[in-house]
Amino acid sequence: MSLAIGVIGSGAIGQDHIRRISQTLSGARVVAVHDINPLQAEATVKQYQLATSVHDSGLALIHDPAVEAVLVSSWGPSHEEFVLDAIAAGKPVFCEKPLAVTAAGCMRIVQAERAHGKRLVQVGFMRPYDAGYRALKQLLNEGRIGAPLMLHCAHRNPSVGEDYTTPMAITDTLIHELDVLRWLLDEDYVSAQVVFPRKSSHALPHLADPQIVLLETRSGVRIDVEIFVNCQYGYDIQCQIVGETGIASLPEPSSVALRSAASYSTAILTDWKQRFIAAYDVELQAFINGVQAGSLTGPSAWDGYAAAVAADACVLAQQNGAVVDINMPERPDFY
Ligand code: NAD
Ligand code: ISE
Repeated sequence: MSLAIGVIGSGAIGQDHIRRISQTLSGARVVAVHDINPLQAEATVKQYQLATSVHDSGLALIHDPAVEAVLVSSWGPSHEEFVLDAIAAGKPVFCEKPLAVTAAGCMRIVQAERAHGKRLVQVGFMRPYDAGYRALKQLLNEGRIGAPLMLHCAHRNPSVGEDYTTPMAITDTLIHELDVLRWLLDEDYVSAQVVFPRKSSHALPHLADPQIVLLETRSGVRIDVEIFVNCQYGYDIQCQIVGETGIASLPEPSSVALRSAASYSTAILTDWKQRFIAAYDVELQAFINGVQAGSLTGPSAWDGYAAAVAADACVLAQQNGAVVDINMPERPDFY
């Protein structure tokens, strides 16, 4: 029997997940939708021709007996409450990043899940499911470039809306690197610093853009991540690992190599939905399969907490310009 999923938040990624559950993945169907904007929910139900009801509240959706698992894709500040409600109802929950907007909020979820006694939460960190990052990790594990020493990374968006603020460069954007680089290196961070280059004339007055985040891991690996969310030219994710005996870089997304008008070119994507489309499919299929097998294995509430601890330190570092310590507790055996 296919897994009956209720979706809270039918905006950009909520709709995209509804599309993949309904048209691409196997073993699940969408049986309920809620959005704080009911017109948005109704339009989504119509667009994907879903045989579902639109619920008045997230809580009503979570407690609907027809809903077996919950997918939270509403705005970040609402995630904690919905995830805690799902845990209280004993239902598995896939929560888009961030798990909660502060480390304290993520810790409340970790504690609730541990009190329940079994993993119920998967966080929507999709990059560990990306074939390029997985190839990098395999190469590192095989020792092909020796021990990693430095990472040079970039997270660039063509532009952002006027609601996007300077701390969101950390909590909304860098949060992906905070998760995937910790997974790649298999170690936690110990410090963070943020420096601000000359500001782009394309950034709105309230936004510091670009930013460079400098991280250090427990073993001393140094990482620089450029966050540039008004780069104009495309959606561009870079990750280069400098090891003791070689350098490994994240593969570019495949694209036709064009020879034309005396030039040789390949296109650059502009939409984040396309850049990681396969990884989103694999992460959500893993959630569906994990729920049906009774064991979730994807990014956990602890991973959501670890990223949030580092994010809190980075936001402080944005404000004070100092090198800020990151104090990450040991992972409990539960995870
Ligand atoms: P969006 O603004 O397009 O959609 C969010 C939707 O949630 C809106 O329709 C809004 O009305 C609804 N909403 C807001 N508060 C709500 C509440 N309290 N209850 C019910 N509905 C509520 O935003 P988006 O781009 O779809 O992002 C949604 C979440 O997904 C964010 O947390 C974002 O960080 C995350 N996201 C993750 C990825 C990824 O790569 N994993 C990509 C994009 C967005
Ligand atoms: C967006 O919310 C995402 O999560 C995308 O993956 C990210 O790359 C983008 O910068 C965010 O705005």
